[in-house]
Amino acid sequence: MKKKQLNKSTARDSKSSIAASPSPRVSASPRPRVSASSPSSPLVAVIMGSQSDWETMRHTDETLTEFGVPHECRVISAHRSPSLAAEFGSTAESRGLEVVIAAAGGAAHLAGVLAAHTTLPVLGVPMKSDALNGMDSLLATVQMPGGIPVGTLAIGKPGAVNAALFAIAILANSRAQLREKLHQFRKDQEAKIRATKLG
Ligand code: RP5
Repeated sequence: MKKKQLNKSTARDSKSSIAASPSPRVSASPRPRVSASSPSSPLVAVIMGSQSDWETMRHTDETLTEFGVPHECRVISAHRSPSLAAEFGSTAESRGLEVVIAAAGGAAHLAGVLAAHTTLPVLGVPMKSDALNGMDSLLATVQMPGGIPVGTLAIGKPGAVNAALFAIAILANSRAQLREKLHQFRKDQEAKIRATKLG
């Protein structure tokens, strides 16, 4: 599988004006340096436990890019880099992020660990695993004890796409332009279904 460099940050817009963003910038920096006060700060963080998750999570990246939402994509492992996970979670809000998307597979505790360190909404995407086809990832992500919520999406690509759409829906509550894009997306989707002819 072709390895793709992660830790990328796409930041093209302000809160009031979310425009379509062309190809995202890729940062070589292991920790994207962005200021919370900058109009180009990422609003959504897409965190994954391993580079091997990128093949799935690129769909989150693509969907956010399609809607012009400033975001960053990073690899942070809850068990291989626990202090980085804690540092990321505890500084996410002050960096201006509004939603965190966390993807992991197997004993998938990344979303829960990040949620433990922030009150921002955390959306979990369970990765399809070799051993148990993603059931392990799903249960580990979704079964959070009461008090620390993680909104868990479907296993694999559908969850990756929906995590982006869910994050967009959260942001759209206070951004009219983004809300309009979301309405248009739904209209386009319905038009495709109505136009579908079989046989
Ligand atoms: C998890 O373990 C990752 O999120 C990934 O889904 C899974 C396997 O990781 P690698 O062994 O491929 O790095 O932490």
